[in-house]
Amino acid sequence: MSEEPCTIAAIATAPGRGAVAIVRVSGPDAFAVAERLTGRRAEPGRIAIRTLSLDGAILDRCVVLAFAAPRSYTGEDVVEFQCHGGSVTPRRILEACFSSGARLARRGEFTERAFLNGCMDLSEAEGVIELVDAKTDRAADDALSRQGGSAARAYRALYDKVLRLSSTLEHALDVDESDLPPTFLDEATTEAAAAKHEIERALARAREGRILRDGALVVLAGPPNAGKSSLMNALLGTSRAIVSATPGTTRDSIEEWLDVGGWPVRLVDTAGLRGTADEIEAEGVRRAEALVAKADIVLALDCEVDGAVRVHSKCDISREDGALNVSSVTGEGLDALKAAIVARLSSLSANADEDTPTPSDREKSLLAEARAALDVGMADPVLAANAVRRAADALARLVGAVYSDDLLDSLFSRFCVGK
Ligand SMILES: Nc1nc2c(ncn2[C@@H]2O[C@H](COP(=O)(O)OP(=O)(O)O)[C@@H](O)[C@H]2O)c(=O)[nH]1
Ligand SMILES: [Mg+2]
Repeated sequence: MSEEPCTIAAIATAPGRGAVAIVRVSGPDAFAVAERLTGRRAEPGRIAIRTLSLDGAILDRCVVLAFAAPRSYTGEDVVEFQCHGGSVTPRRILEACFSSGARLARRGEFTERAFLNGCMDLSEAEGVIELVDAKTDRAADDALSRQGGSAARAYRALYDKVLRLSSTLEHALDVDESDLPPTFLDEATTEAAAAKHEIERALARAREGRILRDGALVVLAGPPNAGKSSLMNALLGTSRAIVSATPGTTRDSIEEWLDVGGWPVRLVDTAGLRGTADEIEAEGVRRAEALVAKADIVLALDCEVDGAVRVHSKCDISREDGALNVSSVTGEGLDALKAAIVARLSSLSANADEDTPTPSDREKSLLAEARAALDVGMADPVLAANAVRRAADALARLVGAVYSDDLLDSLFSRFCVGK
């Protein structure tokens, strides 16, 4: 990452048949690449329609957009060729970019450069990939707010506060204790407590953040033949799980994505909970129990599970008081069940402060590290200075003020090539 920035190119659009594809070029030679292919100088800020050719062979006629550094996505000179889609034209234009001096971009390298050039911080970069990966509206909205920089601003303000406190405390170690105001340590303690409170507010949204990004784990549990697999299929609107009157049919857990009122949900059908001599079914039961233990929401069909939504299926045949009555045959109660899931998930954010970001896993572990450092206590100036310095170190990594190549590799390798 410390080598001279070279010029990179990639197809930014999804592969396959499509009306338009975009080939993106970024780096010091981006305009030279465009000039070589169009025979004309790049014109930043203008929309140009140009014929691209290489060594006399016409490649396509396309829209050429040029962005001059630093006013581009990456902060470098950027050119985008909007060409015809499909598998041949974008590839040929990309190869022409290679013959003109560019190399293939790594995954996420455009966004990595944007980060390295100060165009966005790590929270915003994570917001970019979350937006691309978002499976529901709510997840996309959350990613947009992160990408828009609100999380970045909140973390940056927190970092600045802790960093300032840290340097005040370091400074205090260098001067004679009698020269410090008598309230010095009290004031520092108050400030550290305020920072810790803010960290805890963000950590309180970690579960919501995880659900928006990874989906809420909603597990169907209950005895054999309670109607779990049928309910899975009814909620999905497809015949995904095998339904049978034979008890013990479902052994493996079956997982599918579902959008429930804008929340991404991983709906899992499990083996019926019962004692069984069948070894394979018994393994299924163990897996079902493990899933119930880590579920965000358990839909307990005809059984009692702590904190679960109690459901009674087959309400076209019989009903049960105190349970949500649903029928996978008539569809009765399915909307009420979805509403119950949404209500549970919404309650996660009910007390959340909208200005508090929903941390990613990476951010969550660094926030936890900062909180643990501040937990150590501020009993004397040396301890206090140590605690706050360690908190500031964790937050520095959170905002990307310090970072390692390994971190960038692991973060940006989750991106697509071309992003
Ligand atoms: N009438 C009626 N039958 C159902 C309903 N849901 C499931 N069944 C039947 O109950 C039996 C067991 O269903 P299944 O979904 O395999 O239960 P599981 O073992 O809990 O997964 C099958 O014969 C289904 O056709 C329902 O809502 N109404
Ligand atoms: Mg089943």
